[in-house]
Amino acid sequence: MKRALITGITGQDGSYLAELLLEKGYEVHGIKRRASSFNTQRIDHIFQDPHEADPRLKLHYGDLTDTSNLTRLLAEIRPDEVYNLGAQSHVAVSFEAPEYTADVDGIGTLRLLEAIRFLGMEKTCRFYQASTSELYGLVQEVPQRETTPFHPRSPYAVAKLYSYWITVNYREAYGMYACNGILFNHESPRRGETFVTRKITRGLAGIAQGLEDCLYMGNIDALRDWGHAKDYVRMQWMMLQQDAPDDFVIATGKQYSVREFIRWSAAELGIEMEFTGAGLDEVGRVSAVTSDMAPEVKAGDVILRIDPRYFRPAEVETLLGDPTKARERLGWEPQITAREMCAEMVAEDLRGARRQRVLIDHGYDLPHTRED
Ligand code: NDP
Ligand code: GDR
Repeated sequence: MKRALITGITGQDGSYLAELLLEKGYEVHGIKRRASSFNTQRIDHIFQDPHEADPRLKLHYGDLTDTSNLTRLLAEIRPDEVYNLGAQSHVAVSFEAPEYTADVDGIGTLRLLEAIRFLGMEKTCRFYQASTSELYGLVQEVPQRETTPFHPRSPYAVAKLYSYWITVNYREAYGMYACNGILFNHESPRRGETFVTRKITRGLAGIAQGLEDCLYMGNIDALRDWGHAKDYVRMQWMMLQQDAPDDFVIATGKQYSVREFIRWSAAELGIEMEFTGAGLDEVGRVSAVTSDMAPEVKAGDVILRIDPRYFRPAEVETLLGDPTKARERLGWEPQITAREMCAEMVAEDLRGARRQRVLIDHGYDLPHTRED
């Protein structure tokens, strides 16, 4: 039985990857952080009670900032594969916490690689690094491929640039099987609530059910290449099953604006929207409601406004990936379109909003948390 260690197992990708590896018969170890409240919601459905059977999913407390913890866990588990998905992964937050982001997203990768080497596992343990399209930042070529020069635009992207190169360096210096997946944005109903797609689907579903009035957004003209996380974790695993290590762009090759994603999400709820005004005065207004999914919304309502707090000090305006190498070398093709993914996310968030509506209507006044 193969053994894998996943950092960031409690995150979006970690949860889908853990499911996939369990299906494939792996023993899966995951690092979770100590938090003052439960933070395993995304993996609770695959939790295996250690009191009842010999579980194939095992969770360990740890942190990418803690060298001794990582080294001890690697020594105990001796994994065949390490997937380094753990990160402070929010680009906007990285401007607020740049040093922490560098420590976790940059040096954290070095800590893992060095521990693997120190333990003499550099020839037996394969390593996947969660690299990102944010490396391209101010884009030098359209579409972006493996050879496109990098120009990171945030403390997050700069930290990930270090991780990209230290992964390449350990491959070249020590012959490690170490790979970078340069993944473009990928989303799902498990996406963190403050990333743009989930903020939109959750926010509009909440508005439809009368839980909030208005969605406050930043740069809605940003363009992204959005895929589904389920498709992308499959590729993370495939990358570690090849004869030789390599780096791959993972993307759909299609690009849409945030504004378009807003329209799609509204349409899923039977809300037609028009955008009027410009710049900070632009608003999104309801032009028609064509279903009973949004009983609290009527034509003329302003349900979207622009708030400058969501603009970033340096923005990545446009990203579009070229996944040709992944298709030709590994036979990887994304199965789920951005539009289908949007529909799935809205349906899931509408279910949640309806549940919350019922609780409120029966006297349980739970707030609809809205974070930055
Ligand atoms: P999430 O933000 O959903 O998950 C991040 C995970 O990292 C969580 O499990 C989180 O734990 C954990 N984590 C955060 N800080 C630490 C730390 N100090 N030590 C250990 N673990 C930590 O991200 P995604 O699942 O979306 O992304 C997975 C990886 O892929 C990340 O590295 C991200 O930067 C990268 N990436 C993501 C893309 C995307 O579009 N989703 C695209 C390209 C790259 P907790 O749950 O406790 O917060
Ligand atoms: P990104 O994702 O920065 O691309 O990083 P995010 O969804 O946060 O932003 C995408 C684009 O939408 C614009 N935007 C807003 N973003 C947020 N979060 N909130 C808003 O209100 C808002 N309004 C407009 C942003 O400015 C941006 O242009 C994600 C993360 O998962 C990274 O970890 C990963 O590396 C990259 O994708 C690829």
